[in-house]
Amino acid sequence: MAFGEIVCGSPGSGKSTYCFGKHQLFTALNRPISVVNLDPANDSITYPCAVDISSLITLQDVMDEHGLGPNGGLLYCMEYLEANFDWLEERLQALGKDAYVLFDLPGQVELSTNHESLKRIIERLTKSGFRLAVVHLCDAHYVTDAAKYISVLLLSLRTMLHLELPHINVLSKVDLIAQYGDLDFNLDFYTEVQDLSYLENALSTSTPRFAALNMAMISLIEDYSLVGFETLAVEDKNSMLHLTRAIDRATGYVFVPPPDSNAPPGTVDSTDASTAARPNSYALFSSAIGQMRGPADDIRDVQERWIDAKDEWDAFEKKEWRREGELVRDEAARTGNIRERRPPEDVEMA
Ligand SMILES: Nc1nc2c(ncn2[C@@H]2O[C@H](COP(=O)(O)OP(=O)(O)OP(=O)(O)O)[C@@H](O)[C@H]2O)c(=O)[nH]1
Ligand SMILES: [Mg+2]
Repeated sequence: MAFGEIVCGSPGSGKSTYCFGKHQLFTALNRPISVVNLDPANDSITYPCAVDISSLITLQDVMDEHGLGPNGGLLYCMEYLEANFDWLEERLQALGKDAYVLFDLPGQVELSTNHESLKRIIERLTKSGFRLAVVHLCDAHYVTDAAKYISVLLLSLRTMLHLELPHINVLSKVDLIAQYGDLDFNLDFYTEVQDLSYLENALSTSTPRFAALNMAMISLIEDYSLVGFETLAVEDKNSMLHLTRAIDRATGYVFVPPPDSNAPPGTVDSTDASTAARPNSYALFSSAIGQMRGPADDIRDVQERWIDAKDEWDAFEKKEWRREGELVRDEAARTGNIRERRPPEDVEMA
């Protein structure tokens, strides 16, 4: 069964960096992963790219041929991809039926809020057997300003309602958040989105003319009660692992046993209809709604790591990396795996 992530978010929110980071993480974990670049303006792809929309259409060609600007041209590219869905489907099939695919989207948010092509492409991917989740990245610095935070909430809500997929909103670049000044509330206030009325003061001070409008938007967001956030610092292994666990639950990947695994002990053959008490072979509900456990799973840990004690943690991690480096070097020297580096012969002679 194929799984995938639709990685979307505003320009510069970290989508391509996330795809690269996830590719490195999954490669280290020995999990299959392929990245599909769906951004026809992305001409400096850093990750190993399994499928690239540029081999179907490029933004520059569209702009030259149809006299469109970059944003209109990009919408044209998406419509062109939709019309040529077979091209994409063929290449995705070549990745195998157990592929795990990241779709790296362009930053134009209208693609995921009101334009129909992406939605229809997703519908066709779902029909062809993909289990997908949307990973919507929002730059974490928006939470440092109440009005910007409201705009991010509205954007996230609109994306959720438009794409209609399991959805994970992410405050990206959380490692940089401390440099934008003190937050009015702890990080959990912004990630859990429980009671936004506390923002009233900040909103009426910064934009007094729009205080009533802001409060109306807050009540709209609260009425839907859909938006929440995970956090991400892409270089941090714990942060990436936590987000991966959250996404695996959203796509249903957690319920898929590895191909070579046996049924857990005590599992009753589910084909036997006479069995009344049938243990759940893969702990469906505890996996789906139980508390996640692992480093960075508690938002208070994220607060401590990146805000309250950032300098101490940075120093600690640096020390650990140095120690690990020394251990690896000593081990390699002991087993004779390091050959002394010599300059090339001609340099030596000179
Ligand atoms: N410190 C920090 N920087 C990040 C992180 N994620 C991304 N960045 C930086 O943010 C910048 C933009 O990242 P991209 O991955 O190009 O963003 P994007 O969303 O793909 O941008 P577009 O494709 O132009 O919409 C780059 O300079 C990244 O190095 C993060 O978690 N922490
Ligand atoms: Mg990008």
